[in-house]
Amino acid sequence: MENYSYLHLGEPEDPDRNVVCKYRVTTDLPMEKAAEAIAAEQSTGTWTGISTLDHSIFDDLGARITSIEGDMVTCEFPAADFSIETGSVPQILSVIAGNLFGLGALKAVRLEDVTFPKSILEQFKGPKFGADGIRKALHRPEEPLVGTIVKPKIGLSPEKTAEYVYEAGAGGLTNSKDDETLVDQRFCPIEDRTIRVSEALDRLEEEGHYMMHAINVSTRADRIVELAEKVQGWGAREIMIDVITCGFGCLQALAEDPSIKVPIHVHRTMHGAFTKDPFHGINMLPLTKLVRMVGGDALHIGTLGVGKMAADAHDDKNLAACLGDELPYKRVMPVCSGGVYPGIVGDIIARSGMDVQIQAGGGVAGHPGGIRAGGMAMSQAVEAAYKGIPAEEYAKTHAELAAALERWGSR
Ligand code: CAP
Ligand code: MG
Repeated sequence: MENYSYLHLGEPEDPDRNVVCKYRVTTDLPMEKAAEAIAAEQSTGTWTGISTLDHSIFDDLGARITSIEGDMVTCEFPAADFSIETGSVPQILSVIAGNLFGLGALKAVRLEDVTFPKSILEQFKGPKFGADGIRKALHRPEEPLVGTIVKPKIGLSPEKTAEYVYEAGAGGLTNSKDDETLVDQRFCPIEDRTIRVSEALDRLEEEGHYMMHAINVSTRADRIVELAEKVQGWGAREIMIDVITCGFGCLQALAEDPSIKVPIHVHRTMHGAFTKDPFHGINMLPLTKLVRMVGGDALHIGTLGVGKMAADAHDDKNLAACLGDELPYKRVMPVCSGGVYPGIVGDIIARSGMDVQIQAGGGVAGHPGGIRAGGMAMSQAVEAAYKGIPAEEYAKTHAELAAALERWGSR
């Protein structure tokens, strides 16, 4: 049985032809052996030599280990390893993030980054609206967007949800959303909720304030487009999808369907199962790139080291993946959310810059003055950051912000 070597150390990376992956590898084996195990398993090999593999297959489709630097391995997959159909993230993930996580040769392995060649990128359409389309709809060309998540995350009736949204908008917020676990439960049927929230948004608009609320349409693949179309028909101005639990295929179906004419807010719940461990799983960065490729308009990227969710050391790279030119698509609005309250808004914006949607659930619903005051406090905190004024200073003339600083402090 012929042996095929996947080691091409020293060969220059070829991002124009290959999908180039960076893996962080922990192993008791020599790193070359561990790296080869990844390349073999994810391309043309298996645990033992096989009689059916020949040089023509190997040379065309075999992955190449082109560099090993410490615990970082670069593995390049020929574009021909990927589906020729128009853009299939499920098949891409089966190659770059599949069996390798279970290989006995590795104690741990983490996909840190991936770059795609033009031949793959051109199979995807990217966002319909993107960050700039959302800004245009909100008539908010420069300032950070500021939003809330209706809390408690489940339990409010459609009426109470609509009341929350109205009060939050009356407090100046530009965005609100369903929480990730709310879709279509008996205590808050999606049709009733969408209609009532839409009425609240229309009332705010008549009063001179335009606001978006994202209705969560996360459901089965065979129903999600139909549900989104219905929600849109009931007046939704934005929809939301839990992309990890629904799958990238669902997001792509929504984003590419011409009947869906509203932005898609992408929540990433369950990502912590594989992003949190610095040595095993998948870094947020590859997921951020894939969300932009398949067409998410706004995406949760964490709170840049501030707030309740564990910080991702590469959050700034996620900002660049959302907003930068590396990917040839419309920009994605980065969403910073999770344990946010007015006292830390300045810190987050200092890290994110102004192209961001900052949102707070508890940080609005927990305000001593109620939802409207909570919305005002978050809006004031964003205004202060936009004007370059410390929150404590701004609070001297903005009572709602002062009350929030009193309640939760600042960093
Ligand atoms: C925030 C939130 C969001 C988190 C998810 C929550 O609520 O609604 O889902 O932002 O984190 O349920 O925790 P709070 P991430 O503002 O009350 O914390 O964006 O990092 O995935
Ligand atoms: Mg939530």
